Amino acid sequence: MDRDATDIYREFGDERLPPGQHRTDSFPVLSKGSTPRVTREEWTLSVSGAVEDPVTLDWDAFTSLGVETQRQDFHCVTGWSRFDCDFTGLPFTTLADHVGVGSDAVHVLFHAADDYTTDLPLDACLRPETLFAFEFDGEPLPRDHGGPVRVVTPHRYAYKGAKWVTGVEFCTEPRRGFWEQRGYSVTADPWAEERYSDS
Ligand SMILES: Nc1nc2c(c(=O)[nH]1)N[C@H]1C(S)=C(S)[C@@H](COP(=O)(O)O)O[C@H]1N2
Ligand SMILES: [Mo]
Repeated sequence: MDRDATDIYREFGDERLPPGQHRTDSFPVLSKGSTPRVTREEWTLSVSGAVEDPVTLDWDAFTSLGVETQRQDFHCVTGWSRFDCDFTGLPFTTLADHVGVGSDAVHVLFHAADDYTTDLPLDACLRPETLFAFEFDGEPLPRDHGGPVRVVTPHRYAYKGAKWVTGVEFCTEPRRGFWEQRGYSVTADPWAEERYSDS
């Protein structure tokens, strides 16, 4: 364990369990469609948009950038929270340093193999607990939870974490992802109960 990130809630609220959430010890699966089948060998991550060095990383290039294991909580906008998930992966900030984020980048759009997308302001991505996770509890990330690689965002509702992630696009203006186009919050802070978009 490199970092216990279960205390990040102190920055956002008084309680570890965000308002309106209930705890579950199971790990439900929530996907908009069927589960893509992608192996580690065929998986790639393309980093595009407002960056100095756009790249497409294969498994070896990706994992050689740096790996960290963190204990994190997971908050689903539908109301359940799962505490103490051990995720191993590449920190978003390490990838950002590797490609050199453009000074005009303000937003990030994540792309996934099931055509899911989700967006976040850049500053919400540039936090040490945003990971491209490929192991859960020390085992390869299960396919239905997004294996081979998914994003995890313990400081945001879990729809911000693209399962089967295939692309990271740095944007010079806000872009909307799959649920964000359908009325869900762009910022999605669980302690502020930012479930739906006001606009
Ligand atoms: N590619 C992709 N990522 C996704 C989704 C999806 O349908 N496709 N669903 C999101 C939603 S709404 C949630 S709550 C979490 C659920 O992750 P889990 O299935 O591992 O619990 O994944 C998010 N990431
Ligand atoms: Mo969700």
